[in-house]
Amino acid sequence: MSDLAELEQSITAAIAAAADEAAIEAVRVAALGKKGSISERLKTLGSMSPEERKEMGPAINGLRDRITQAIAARKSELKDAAIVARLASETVDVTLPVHMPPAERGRVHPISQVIDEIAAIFGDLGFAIAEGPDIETDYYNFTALNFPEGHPAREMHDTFFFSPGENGERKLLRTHTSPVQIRTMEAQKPPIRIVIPGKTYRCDSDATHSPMFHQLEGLVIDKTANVANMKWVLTEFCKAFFEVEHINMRFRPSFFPFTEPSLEVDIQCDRSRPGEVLFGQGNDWMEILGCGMVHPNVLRHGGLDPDEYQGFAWGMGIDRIATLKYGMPDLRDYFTADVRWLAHYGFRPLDLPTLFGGLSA
Ligand code: 2U9
Repeated sequence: MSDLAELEQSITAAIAAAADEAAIEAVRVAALGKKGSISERLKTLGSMSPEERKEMGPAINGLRDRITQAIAARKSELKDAAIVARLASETVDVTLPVHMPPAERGRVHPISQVIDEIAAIFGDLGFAIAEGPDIETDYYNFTALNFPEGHPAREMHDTFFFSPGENGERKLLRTHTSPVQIRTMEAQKPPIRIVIPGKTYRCDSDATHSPMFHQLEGLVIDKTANVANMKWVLTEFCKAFFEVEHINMRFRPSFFPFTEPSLEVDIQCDRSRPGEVLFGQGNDWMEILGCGMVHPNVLRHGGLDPDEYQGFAWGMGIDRIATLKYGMPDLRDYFTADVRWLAHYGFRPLDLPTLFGGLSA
């Protein structure tokens, strides 16, 4: 067999054996590259005699053309095979669970959810949200709210006091959000319609009490605000919050230093099924909030003339109404920052509560 025929046979075998695009490229370089076996043969043509060149020229050029074609054909075969292999290995299994991005995996705490629901309901009724400091003075937390010095109601609040400051004044952690109403009355003229969701503090801890808890208070002040208006606002709130068409409410006489008359409110419920409370039906009652007409002394402390203005106010525990609506059994779990608890009871961050879209949909 001639030298060229042997070369052709070995290159053809290498082309057939090339298993991928990198291997066939290596064969091309070894045969047709600058220093390739065929290129080296082509270089020898220049030093041949005319007779020899006449014979070898077409032979070597023919070999180059056949090998070029064979390499191109194998290259295209290998390229197609690579695409087929990639398609097979990269198929998507649409039945696999979706890996959620962090922004969707996060959960909104039930307290934040309930505060957003409250803001949606009272916002719709024309109320503004008001806020104030957690660290308060004795004046705003007690005196301005008609708690006389040494009155037993001050003791009942189990207040956390700070050490006395340079002027002897003892600051405290607010025991209710009521100081914010006094600050609002001082700062703005009636009509006032505000709700105050916020943190409050009392030295108390068990399954239904936490030393830090959340209150929602509300205040309406104008020239004609009355008990009938208050009953309507509170009934509308309860219907919207518990997402029921009808609700029966019972208003019982009570006492708070800052309101006169004062009332406690129960809502009708059905507790006959274990672990479940249904509202708007049944023959049980559950206390849910306190309310009353703002005491004339409190209006005076807020800089308002009780002969000109009157108002009503109410207060309720946010943690408690969250428990009633969403069924978390132990109040202490709210504040342990356990992500498993939050994954179970939390809300999806983009499902913002609105009255038109649904509060807890
Ligand atoms: C001003 C005037 C009146 C707020 C009110 C209640 C009744 C009440 C409790 C319910 C459960 C607190 O979280 S709780 O323990 N609150 O019963 N709160 S009237 O009355 C005010 C507030 C501020 C200037």
